[in-house]
Amino acid sequence: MLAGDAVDIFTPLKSFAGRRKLQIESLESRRLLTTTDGFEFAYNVLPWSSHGDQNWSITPDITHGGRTGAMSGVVDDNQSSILEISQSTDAGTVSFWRKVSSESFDILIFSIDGIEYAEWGGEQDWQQFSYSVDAGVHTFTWEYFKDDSLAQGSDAAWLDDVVFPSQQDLPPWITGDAVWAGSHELYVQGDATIVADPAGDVPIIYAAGPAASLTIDPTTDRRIHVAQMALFSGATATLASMGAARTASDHRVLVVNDESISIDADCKLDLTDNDLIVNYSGAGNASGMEALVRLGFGPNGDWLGNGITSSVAAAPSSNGNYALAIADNKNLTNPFGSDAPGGLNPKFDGENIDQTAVLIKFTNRVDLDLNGLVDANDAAIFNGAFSEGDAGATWMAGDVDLDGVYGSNDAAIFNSFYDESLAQL
Ligand SMILES: [Ca+2]
Ligand SMILES: [Ca+2]
Ligand SMILES: [Ca+2]
Ligand SMILES: [Ca+2]
Repeated sequence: MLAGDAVDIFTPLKSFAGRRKLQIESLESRRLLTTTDGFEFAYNVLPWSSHGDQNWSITPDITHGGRTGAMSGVVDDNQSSILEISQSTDAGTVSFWRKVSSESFDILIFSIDGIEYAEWGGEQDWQQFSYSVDAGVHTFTWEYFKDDSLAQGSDAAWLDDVVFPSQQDLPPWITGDAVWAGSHELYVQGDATIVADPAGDVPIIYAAGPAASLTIDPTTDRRIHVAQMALFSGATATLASMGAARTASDHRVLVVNDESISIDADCKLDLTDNDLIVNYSGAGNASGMEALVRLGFGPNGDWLGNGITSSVAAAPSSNGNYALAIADNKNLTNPFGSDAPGGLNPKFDGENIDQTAVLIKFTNRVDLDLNGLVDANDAAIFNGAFSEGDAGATWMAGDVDLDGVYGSNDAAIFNSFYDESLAQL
């Protein structure tokens, strides 16, 4: 029985603590805003409800996109399993993917405001359907209904990747396809953009599913503060480049306050030509962060991997001249922060940090100390640390091919890219 791994998450409802809606300048652009639910989280992000003889549930067994989807409950003859949601929509199109495996008289019925729009029985593979809706509050219903005899196939219906023509009520720093669920939690399953520093809202950002694409592109703020970030199941996040306006002293940095950044192996955080600070309070996890950078660097050293990467470093026009340098701040020869010994670097990207922070910086290819320059200190570090064949090597001590071992390749790269005339990044 396919329901074996299913988890009933559709009751009770999670409360939705909305914020005021972002003012959208034109009706035209407003129409493009949607809210996607691919059922990728372990509970209801949107206010779904389920009723009938058995509830629908989240299942990992059969999905259209991502890791999980919704599945009808196991019902008998003359019974039904109903999934329902009320949403305030703009005028536009609601769409979803559905699958049915049943006897032909056992059917999935789709209704809007109690009016039936379609029904499907028998073997129906994943297929997308779209329906027009007016602006207003509508109730959308998917009911799996069995007639008075016989069962065939899996005797169930599935739903995934539902898109509503509306934006949820979001705080002013975020726009697009996301849900602000209160308790500082932001859920992203479609295209969403952070347009300003969330500052005091310090969100815990969850992005899940292949459709989840978070762009961090603030209009004026350079430092973007979040509590945590987790990318699951094919999601991506991009800290957008400032392009030609970028300078060594003026670019973006993502600051993760609560040391927690989690990126699945099929997900990607693209820093482009920006930086990342991960603050920690306990032991920290610099090696885990370096592993994510290593994943982004990839086996070919082309920055085309998942994990933490840079599409600017990966660009063919960059000729391999850039890298994401990573260090545990307290282990740098010249740490950053106002409490750093020597006080050489009172801030990192304008952010006053303490010694317990993992830093990832877009920089010149062999900038080991993360000051943006290739300079004598980098050479001193490399020459002091290099010990061919030694394992446990880190970027900040000269493992510039990010394989965890000091090898002749590191020396070759260091010598090839060592150039004190390079502009500071
Ligand atoms: Ca899904
Ligand atoms: Ca039947
Ligand atoms: Ca340097
Ligand atoms: Ca190496």
